[in-house]
Amino acid sequence: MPIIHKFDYLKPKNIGEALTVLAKSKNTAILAGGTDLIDLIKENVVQPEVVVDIKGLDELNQIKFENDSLFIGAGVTFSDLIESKIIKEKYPVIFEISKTVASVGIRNRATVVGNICSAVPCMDSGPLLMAYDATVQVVGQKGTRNIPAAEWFIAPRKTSLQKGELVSGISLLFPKVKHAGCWVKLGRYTGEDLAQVNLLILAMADGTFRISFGAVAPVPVRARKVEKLLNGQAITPTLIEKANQLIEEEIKPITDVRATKEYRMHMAKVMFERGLNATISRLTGKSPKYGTSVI
Ligand SMILES: Cc1cc2nc3c(=O)[nH]c(=O)nc-3n(C[C@@H](O)[C@@H](O)[C@H](O)COP(=O)(O)OP(=O)(O)OC[C@H]3O[C@@H](n4cnc5c(N)ncnc54)[C@H](O)[C@@H]3O)c2cc1C
Repeated sequence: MPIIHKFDYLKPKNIGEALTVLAKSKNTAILAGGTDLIDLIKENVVQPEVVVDIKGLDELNQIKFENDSLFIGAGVTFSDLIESKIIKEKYPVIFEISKTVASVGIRNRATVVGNICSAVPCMDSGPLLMAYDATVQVVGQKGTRNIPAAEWFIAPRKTSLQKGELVSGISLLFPKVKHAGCWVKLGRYTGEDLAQVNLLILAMADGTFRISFGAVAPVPVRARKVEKLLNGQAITPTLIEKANQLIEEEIKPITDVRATKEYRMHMAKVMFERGLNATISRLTGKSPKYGTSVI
């Protein structure tokens, strides 16, 4: 499908220049990898007057680990994450998530930041931000804002980004204690399919857990009640049964082209149990290896 909508295309040389353009023009769209935006323009869902291409901004292309915090710049693609030594060593679960996004061709262009700016409920980066209590770094002409993940996602396709701002990157604190994670993504088939349900579990050596679901509510869900139930407890079939009851309270799946709400609810529980077992096993240095699907 061709693009029939007319717009000006600008490629700023630095963030300052990008912000000036964003402040001046009324109806702008930021272009990163374009894997979502170009389709939205083709389908006339968005009709920007100006498209601001941020791909040339080197300052946004960084993956940095400093002061126990990971920074992923707005130009970083899922392929960059898969290839990053920092990610493999410190955040192998991000490697695991990235491997399940689309296909190599899409991953070579699609950015994590573009993913959370599109903010569709089935995005794969949502549970990551929620489980790590990430912050989204937003810059505008008035300065920088650091927005907690829980305040970033407002509704499907709606975030806290204000007019004239752009996201420079996201920061994820490295948990203070030894930990392991497991990403579980359910799709209709292997390959380029969006999630019917996705789930990230982190298990800490101090006996606490962080659990977040995607594609089962308007925005990603941090399952705080389930975490509270599990924290400090021996994981038994009875406890998992109680956790499953709480999952029914925490998530609100809908029926759409990808699955019924009943199937999503059922599979969320199956995925939770398998993911939990895998996370605990990884915490003790055992299998499954990161990148192995447990569903
Ligand atoms: C075939 C196919 C399969 C896919 N499979 C998956 C999948 O398995 N899992 C998944 O999660 N997603 C999937 N996606 C969607 C995924 O590719 C996108 O969500 C991608 O991550 C968006 O990043 P981008 O760099 O391409 O953003 P763009 O398309 O350039 O931008 C997306 C939106 O974010 C805004 N934006 C981008 N960067 C910034 C910034 N720095 N500051 C402010 N706003 C910004 C844009 O203006 C636009 O509104 C798929 C897409 C396709 C086409």
